[in-house]
Amino acid sequence: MTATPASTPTQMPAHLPAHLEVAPGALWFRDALDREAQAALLADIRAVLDEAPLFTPAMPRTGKPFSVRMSNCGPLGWASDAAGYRYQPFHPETRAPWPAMPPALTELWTTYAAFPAPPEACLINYYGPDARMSLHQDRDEADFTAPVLSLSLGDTALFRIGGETRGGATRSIRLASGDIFLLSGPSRLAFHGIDRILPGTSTLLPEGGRFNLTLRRVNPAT
Ligand code: MD3
Ligand code: FE
Repeated sequence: MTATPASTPTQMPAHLPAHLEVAPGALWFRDALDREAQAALLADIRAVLDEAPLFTPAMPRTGKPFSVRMSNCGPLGWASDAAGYRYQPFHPETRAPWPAMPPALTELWTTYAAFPAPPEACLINYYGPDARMSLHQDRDEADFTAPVLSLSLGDTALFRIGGETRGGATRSIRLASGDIFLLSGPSRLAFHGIDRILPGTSTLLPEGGRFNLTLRRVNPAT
């Protein structure tokens, strides 16, 4: 792991906050959000979930349910069922349009992603104590040039990240409440997953567990 480089790549903003680059283009901003900011984001997410409740996605073809429950906000949301993975503008169960992206999320995108078009989707993942997410690539988006920005709230997760091919070396990182993770450049197509949640490691969620928010572009910015 290398510390913040002394030289600033040209695609980065001049005032990118302190971070560790854990793989090329994978930037870890530990403790980026203080408790007050975490609580405010959590309140935004609870309001989204009042309108767009968590649903249980299922695997394409087999229909096997995920252990992670999900919802979305913003113009588009990710969904998965026996018919396949896709982005769509409405909740798969209520069929209502996804709630608007809270302004605080768009502001974090501006600060950390430094991409000249706003996020189109915020995927909300909720992990109970036994939820996990197997190693995968995120490739349902039509544009991989935009970064993905991840925000963690609640219990710490053991996150695993490898390279662009399955079966290569991986490293394990503990993503804690308030951590921000940016996947840009080569790491945008890295294999990654959540091995497990460490219950009782945060007091942010009274019910326990973990929310992960990922801000994404889906379509080319043109
Ligand atoms: C690396 N979420 O929603 S966030 C996902 O903690 C997902 O819920 C995990 O993987 C979670 O698809 C990991 C960190 C993350 C997010 C997107 C990535 C890592 C990524 C996209 C490309 C490469
Ligand atoms: Fe992913």
